[in-house]
Amino acid sequence: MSYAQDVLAKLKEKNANEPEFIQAATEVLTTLEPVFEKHPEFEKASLLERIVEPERQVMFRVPWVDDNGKVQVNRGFRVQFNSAIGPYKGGLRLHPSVNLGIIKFLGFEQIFKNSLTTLPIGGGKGGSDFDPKGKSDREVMAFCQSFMTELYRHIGADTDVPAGDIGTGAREIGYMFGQYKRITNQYEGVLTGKGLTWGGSLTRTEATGYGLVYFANEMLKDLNTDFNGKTVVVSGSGNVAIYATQKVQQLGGKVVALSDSNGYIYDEEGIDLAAVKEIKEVKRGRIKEYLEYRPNAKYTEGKGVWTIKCDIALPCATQNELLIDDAKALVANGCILVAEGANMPTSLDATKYLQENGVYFAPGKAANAGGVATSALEMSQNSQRLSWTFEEVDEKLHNIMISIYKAAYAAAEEYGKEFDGKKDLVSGANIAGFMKVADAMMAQGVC
Ligand code: NDP
Ligand code: 2IT
Repeated sequence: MSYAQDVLAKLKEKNANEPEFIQAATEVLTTLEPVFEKHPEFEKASLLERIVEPERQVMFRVPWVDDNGKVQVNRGFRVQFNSAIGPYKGGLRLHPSVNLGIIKFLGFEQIFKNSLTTLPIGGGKGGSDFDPKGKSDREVMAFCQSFMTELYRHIGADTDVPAGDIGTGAREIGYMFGQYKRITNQYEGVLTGKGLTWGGSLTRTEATGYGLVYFANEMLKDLNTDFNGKTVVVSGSGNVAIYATQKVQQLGGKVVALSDSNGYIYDEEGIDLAAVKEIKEVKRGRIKEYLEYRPNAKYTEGKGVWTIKCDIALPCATQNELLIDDAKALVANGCILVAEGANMPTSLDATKYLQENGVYFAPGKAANAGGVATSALEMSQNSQRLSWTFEEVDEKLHNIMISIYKAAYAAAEEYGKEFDGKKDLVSGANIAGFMKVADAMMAQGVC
């Protein structure tokens, strides 16, 4: 058994109740096998055994009072996975499905993603099983203040810098920042995704979606084409989905579908993004309300967004939302490119099927890294006490996405990983992300 397979087998035994973490680790460790053949010194240093074990993980009680005066209790998490190349960095997910295994999978992915950004940030992730949906602003504030009352002691601008993720946007970051400042008496860049009048960076709101499309655009160039005139299906209708749609539209593509956890809309004339923004960003409503703006569009309850014919698919909702049957439908409908805006939206077998059937595939840890990269740019601006223009940040983001594409492409090339002439960017991203962290861990000794 190879070194990577041996570590994976032990990991599965030890973390049997964390399927998402095992899934993420399986993908990374399997693709790293050729690296260990080339670098036997990594095995002696037990690099893999160390990298799959978080440096620290905290779980804590989050009590808060609801609008009826009743005390509610949620569970809070922060997993500080790896600090070899910088302070822990990664979002906070607020969703009822959150558990330790999900936060570990996200934190593990974040190590390699953050390394790929070219910026000095380690990997971490956190969150809670709190569901912001249907809660009043006051309830959300009560939760966020209680969450930060414990979390503050574990984080800091040079220690660990959380940000948004599913269910955590500008509102939640605001309440958390206010509580951190109040407890510590420090005005510091301890969170990213802040409002523009109090330390936030221009372009951070757009960054993940824009970055995804910049990345996909580099892939299309290699296929000798571009977004112009392409039909695109996007899943989700949150932060990543909205700004991916916006950038696709700017580049001349036509997004015909969006979804949420209840169902999906199909608008063959192309999505009216102003309507979606009003429904999602202002009213916090459901995607089916789109029909009130565009009566000719269709709404379908439940899953099925990947059955819509498209050239390009951008999964931007959540993990394991694109499964083997979805991959088959996309291939049968002539899809040429899938780029992941969400973290691990495509299951392992679906990824394999897409790659083996000629679809050019981009893994989330490369394609959605624009969000955290721009968070790191927010940290830089906070340290300098300066703020850059939208154009400056957007240009930096664009260049970072091109660098990530080149790094993943070059690593795939070096290790001879490709499918029918298309580079295996899954292997490429994992190898390129890993090498920088491995080098730093080797230099820093046994820790
Ligand atoms: P939002 O909360 O803004 O939006 C999430 C969207 O996904 C909503 O439309 C939501 O629908 C849908 N969704 C969430 N959970 C499920 C589920 N279990 N089943 C079906 N649909 C679901 O989050 P983001 O847009 O920020 O995040 C989307 C994805 O992108 C996540 O995987 C996140 O980890 C990843 N990501 C986010 C980054 C960021 O900067 N925000 C950076 C990199 C990756 P509903 O409203 O019905 O729940
Ligand atoms: O998954 C991710 O990269 C994010 N949710 C963004 C993290 C960040 O620190 O900006």
